[in-house]
Amino acid sequence: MNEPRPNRNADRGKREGSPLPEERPPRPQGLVETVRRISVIDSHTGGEPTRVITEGGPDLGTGSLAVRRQRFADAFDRFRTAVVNEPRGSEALVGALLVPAVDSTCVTGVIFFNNVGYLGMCGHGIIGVVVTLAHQGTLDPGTHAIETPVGIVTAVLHSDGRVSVTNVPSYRLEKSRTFDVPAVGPVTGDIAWGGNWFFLTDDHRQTLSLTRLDELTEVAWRIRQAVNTQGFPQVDHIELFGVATEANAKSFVLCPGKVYDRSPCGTGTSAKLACLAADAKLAPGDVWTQESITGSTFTATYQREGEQIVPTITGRAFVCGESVLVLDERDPLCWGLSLE
Ligand code: PYC
Repeated sequence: MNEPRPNRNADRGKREGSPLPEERPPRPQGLVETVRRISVIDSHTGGEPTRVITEGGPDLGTGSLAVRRQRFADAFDRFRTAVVNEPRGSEALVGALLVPAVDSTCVTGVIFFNNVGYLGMCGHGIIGVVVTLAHQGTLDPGTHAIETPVGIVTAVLHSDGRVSVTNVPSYRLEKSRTFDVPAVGPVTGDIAWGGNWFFLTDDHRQTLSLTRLDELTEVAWRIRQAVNTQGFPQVDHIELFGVATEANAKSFVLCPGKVYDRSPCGTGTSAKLACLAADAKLAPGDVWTQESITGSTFTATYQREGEQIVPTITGRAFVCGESVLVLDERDPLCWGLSLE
């Protein structure tokens, strides 16, 4: 963890009318030493929040981003919970720690984290990072490579503010696998990689509606447990599909921490494209529009790369906050509410 920044109030006692330093009551012992500050910029992409750490994050040293993500988890996990969990964050928040990239063609590296751990890639998060860097004036419209723990992605910041992310190669691992889901019944769907692992199904007998979030969360969580215990422990995102009026499909995505994605989920849309491509239901270059449970949309296309596909997801993010998080060691919740 970085050292606390210098006390910006150090000169206060010298102002006219305020007590001279020697007249002040003594400072409570240890006050400066116990307080750390972390600067963040918040954005949302189709409703799904991203919090980019701009100052005060842990120094993860060197090595690949996968190695540094592991170091983050092993040595600085309380930083994750302090930034994204309550009382400073919310269950939906995805944090983004910017780190130097190994590959010199990349503008930055980024490690994404959430209420329960760390992500491989994050589509809505990359769009949030790009818009945040543009907001800070450090990124212009154009094409920018960004390194993640699962590979390099390319983001195009368009002059109208949209961002197109060309993701890591994606593929379907298994087609039409049936799982016996307690209290739900048999559910059939596909297992696919889109930068994170997904189980995708339209065989859930649920109406996808914002008024049914509790029921959808419960069903998707039961499906996840069945998928995990019946052969696929790596799957940590569940994607339920339904009919959309304007888009090609509506989706409800349950993220690893039992929280639904407010956006259409960039890595989930990539996984969906991998399945559509494998079934020859979408041709390379054709546009797929995926709607989230909140009604926001991503558009997506793909190109073939051998047996895999390379998806490109387009969406928008908006900056909605700039703040300094204060971590006071005397606060029992200094490192965030523990979910364990
Ligand atoms: O957009 O890829 C995504 C994502 C993953 C988890 C939340 N959003």
